[in-house]
Amino acid sequence: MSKQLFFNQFREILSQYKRVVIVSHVNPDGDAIGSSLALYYFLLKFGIDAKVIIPNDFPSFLAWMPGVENILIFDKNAEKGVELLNSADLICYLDFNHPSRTGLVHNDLCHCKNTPRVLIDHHRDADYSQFIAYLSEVETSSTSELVAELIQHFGFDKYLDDNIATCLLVGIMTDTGSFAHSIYHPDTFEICGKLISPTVDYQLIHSKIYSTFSENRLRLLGFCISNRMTILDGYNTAYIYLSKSDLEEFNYQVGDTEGVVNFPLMIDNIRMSVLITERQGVIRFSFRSKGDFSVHELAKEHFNGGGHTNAAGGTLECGMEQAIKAFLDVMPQYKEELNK
Ligand SMILES: [Mn+2]
Repeated sequence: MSKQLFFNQFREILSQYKRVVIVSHVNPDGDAIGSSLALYYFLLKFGIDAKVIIPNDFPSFLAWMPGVENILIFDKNAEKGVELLNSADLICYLDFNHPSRTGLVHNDLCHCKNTPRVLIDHHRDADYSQFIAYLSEVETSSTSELVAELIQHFGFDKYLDDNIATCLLVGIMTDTGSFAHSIYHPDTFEICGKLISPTVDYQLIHSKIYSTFSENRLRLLGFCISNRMTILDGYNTAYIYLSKSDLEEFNYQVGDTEGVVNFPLMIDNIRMSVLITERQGVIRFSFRSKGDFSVHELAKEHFNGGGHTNAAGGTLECGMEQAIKAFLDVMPQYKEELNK
């Protein structure tokens, strides 16, 4: 579906549906929250009763964002969440494209499978058959940039306000690592230029996102790099692992490992970086790469995950030792590609 067609369909959607639930993915990041809240504020302007549901809590560095108090966190209030889903006449998927990415919400999403769905997302391998309309652009920085384009189509002069602009900037800023990666065309900068204004201060937003570490979080980062980073000679790869007890030692809070995986890529010859963390009963993998090495393919093939060419995630249900072994075992398959 072309952008133009989506925008046209969205105009009809705005007049047709009255109770819209926006759902985003588990472990929501800046783009998930930013795009969801921006769309939420936009829908309110059309008299639509909009709600945002996320499967679990967002990291504390996003707690200052406008509108977060209106988000329903499903694992804290499932009863209300189910009620909202069941009474919705439209469900929007934002920043993910497969229902399995919605954690605890997944089952209840399946229960209301007859409710029409809309997709706005920039991840790969979407199954479009389940959506009445979709905007799915892999070569776009973020879902927030897509929502910005949608609102721009209807007219920034009419619909853009400080809350929407702030949410969209947070999403684009965080998904591009402060405009360091995942930028495929100049539109990203152009649209951000339009979001910034005398009352929407880019530097202030940046510092609210990036300069809010707790002492523990910064010490955990130092520990990761000094004590837990291994460079795989001959693979241009580095990995960091964090056990449950490591996380406990630094009084881990949601979001504390955000961005840790990017640091090894600062080393000149490192092309892939991996963060392996132990969470409730599962091992989570976070993959990053530089250049054209696709961590999406690797995550999809071996770690029940996927994502983007340069950023992907996955999980294994096993212990830490087994997880590291599983990772080291697949590395030889990629040796040649990593040395290109
Ligand atoms: Mn995103």
